[in-house]
Amino acid sequence: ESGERRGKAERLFRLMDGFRRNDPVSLQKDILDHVEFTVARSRFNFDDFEAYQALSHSIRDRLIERWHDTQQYFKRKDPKRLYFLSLEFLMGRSLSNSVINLGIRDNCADALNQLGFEFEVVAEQEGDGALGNGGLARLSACQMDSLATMDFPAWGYGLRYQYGLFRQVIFDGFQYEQPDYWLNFGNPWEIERVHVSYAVKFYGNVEEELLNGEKCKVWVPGEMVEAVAYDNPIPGYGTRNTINLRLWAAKPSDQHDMESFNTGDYINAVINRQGAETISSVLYPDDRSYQGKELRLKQQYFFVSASLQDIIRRFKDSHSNFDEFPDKVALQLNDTHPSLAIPEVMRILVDEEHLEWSRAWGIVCKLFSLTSHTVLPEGLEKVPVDLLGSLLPRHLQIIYDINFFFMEDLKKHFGLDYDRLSRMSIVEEGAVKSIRMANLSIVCCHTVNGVSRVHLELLKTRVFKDFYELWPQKFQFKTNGVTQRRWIVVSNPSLCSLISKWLGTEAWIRDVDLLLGLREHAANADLQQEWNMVRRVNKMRLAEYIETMSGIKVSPDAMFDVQTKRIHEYKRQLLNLLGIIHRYDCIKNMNMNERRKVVPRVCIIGGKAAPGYEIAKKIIKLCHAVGEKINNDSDVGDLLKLVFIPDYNVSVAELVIPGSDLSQHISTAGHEPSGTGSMKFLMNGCLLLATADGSTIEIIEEIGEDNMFTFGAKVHEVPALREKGSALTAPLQFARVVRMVRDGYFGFKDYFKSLCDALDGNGDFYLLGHDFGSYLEAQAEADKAFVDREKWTRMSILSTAGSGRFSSDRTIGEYAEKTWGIEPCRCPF
Ligand code: 475
Repeated sequence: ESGERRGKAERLFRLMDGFRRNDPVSLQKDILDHVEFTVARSRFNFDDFEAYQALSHSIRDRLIERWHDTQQYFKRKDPKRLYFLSLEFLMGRSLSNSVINLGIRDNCADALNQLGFEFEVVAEQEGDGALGNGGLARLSACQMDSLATMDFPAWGYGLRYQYGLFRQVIFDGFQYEQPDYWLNFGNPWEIERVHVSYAVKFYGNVEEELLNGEKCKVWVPGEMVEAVAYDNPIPGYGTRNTINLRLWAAKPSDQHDMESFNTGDYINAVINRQGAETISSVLYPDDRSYQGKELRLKQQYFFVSASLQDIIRRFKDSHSNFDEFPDKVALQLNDTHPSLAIPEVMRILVDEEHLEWSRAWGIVCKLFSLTSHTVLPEGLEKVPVDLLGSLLPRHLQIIYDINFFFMEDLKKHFGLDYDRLSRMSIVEEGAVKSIRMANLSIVCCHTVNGVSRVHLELLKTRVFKDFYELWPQKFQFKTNGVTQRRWIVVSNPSLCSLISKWLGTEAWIRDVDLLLGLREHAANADLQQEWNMVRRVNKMRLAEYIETMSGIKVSPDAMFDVQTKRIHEYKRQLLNLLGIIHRYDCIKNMNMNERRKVVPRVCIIGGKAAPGYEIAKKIIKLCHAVGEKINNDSDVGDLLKLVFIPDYNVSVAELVIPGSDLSQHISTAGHEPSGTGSMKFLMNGCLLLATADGSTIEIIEEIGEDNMFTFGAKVHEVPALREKGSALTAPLQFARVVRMVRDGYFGFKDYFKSLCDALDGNGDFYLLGHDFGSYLEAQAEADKAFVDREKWTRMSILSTAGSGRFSSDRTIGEYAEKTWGIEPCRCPF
């Protein structure tokens, strides 16, 4: 019967004229159709926002067609699939990215034009999807783009937070956080799947039951919440493949708590039900520390449980033997946040599918791989046993069992080395008995990946040293990458055209190594001129934005020197600020003649501080206080400006990065696992001023030390320098600028005191004092290079040319081959 139905549908589809057409007239018709019937506005009277809605729905229709074909094709071919589990995705805007990946950007622009609209203005109407904090979350988004483009049979799973990362507003130089209710104006990019929903259980207790004469455990939950799927299609570039990012939203379950309805307290029972929705209501805004909050743990399990039910249901559609599970499924843990998936799969296999423990464990150990995004031991997730035991009693038992067998193995391997056993144990004894999620993950994952070469080194020698000694083969690295589709094609269209013109092909958009072809033209005067023209226009656009946001007028003749990323002590925005104070101090002490030789600078800083991170907030305030002084000093004029760009997010980055001349990646060596901002600046021909840390070490290797400005202590020097203390290693200028802040030169003397204290004597954990001298030298080098236009432009072209290795296409190719064991599965057009 279903075959007959299908035949009918196929005949009808042909009658209907097949797929949506992408010529401008068909697009126009679709847009007007959606204006009238989806947006419900008159086609004779609609504004930019409504045009955005109608265009987005027209694109969404096309995405859905491709999504269906891709999923059907995957189903038919039944390849091994990758499921990418992440609690965070920073997708940014979708419209421009989608039309570019579908190859219909120009036709859409034409269609809009005919209707009296401009594509850029319409695209600006879209809000920013910010379901994540920083690097880890944007990396997930880049990797989804590469997975789709490279035709891999993969899906992403995540949480559909109602409130994304907070909006940063600056008042009087201080950061305030405001809620980001991003779904307020609707979201045309998601498809609600009311029928794809699963019950997720919490609390309760574990009972024993007899099944066929054997004892087995049964978890009797105390609370039930429904997980509803929202699908976000992810189109690949230059392929029909469109994969899925499935995000879960919490809804009250019909079984939630029948009791209270029966007692007759109807109104309160309804109100209680609504409480279920809080699980997916808000993203935790801290990207480094873990506070053992119950809601966070609930989010993690909610997301893991729903995703695994979905994955297992799909597997069972065409398979019945769980031994085949690892041949058909790879599960990638984006840091340890989804690591409850490990005991959850064990629970399903043992308690529900009734597999023997050892058989289940054998399967589980072939399924999972982990990528770590941290270096600091404090950054490792720990969950108090009491909390876990009350929320997920059966999982706690399973974790104890896993640990028991692991400890037995360890004793065989190392003998009774109790120190080692207690360091490696999944269970941490101590004031607060806790579960170490990293240990749990490493024990079970077949591969643990670092995000750059030096990061892996640190994992092997410090963070996971014991585990490396036990299982050296598990530890690998895949240097991060970013997608050139978003970070060049979408955000810098004129540079994109210029590159294609000089390479004579657009093929680099899928095959990024071709960018190397720019090297041979780097000294070509014509290319240099066109290159500078493109960069100039981008700078003017950024200057305009700065003026609107801050009221500060900046000259595009100046060097735009940018540091944008989350505010952290280890990222050393404070070093940047002290350098700016030094520059200001120097200018103040110059005579007219000397001032004429100064290279004008616009220093731009942007980034959010976690709401509870006091020091980071003080750094933001200091930036404003210093800016206030400098920007209003008539001695300085255009020679130096300092601006803070508020509410830095993906969309703002798309504007800032193409308009930057110099960007700073100046973490204390050994602290930035990778860093991906640097790669985006590099692709856009912005020169880097950087320490040898994380991915910049590999960038230096790729483009050569001559093409960037490097400084500072090396990773292996840091421990000894810390011992010494900054009193011995800091230059005189350092003490001087710190004193200016301390003495209240920029006001707020008491407020900044703790910032200065941290830099004193033996403090200075992040070695600002030690690195200050070489930092100033690197800055002076940058000044010198900037006035030599030919040289600077050549360096800029060589930066873009050498950025190919830092594409997420390369990263994903490595993961696919070495970690996940998946192959492309390309849906025919
Ligand atoms: C690294 N986020 C970058 C980037 O690999 C690296 C932690 C806890 C809770 C929520 N978010 C986090 C991170 O740990 C994170 O973003 N790490 C970053 O991952 C991608 O390039 O060096 O700091």
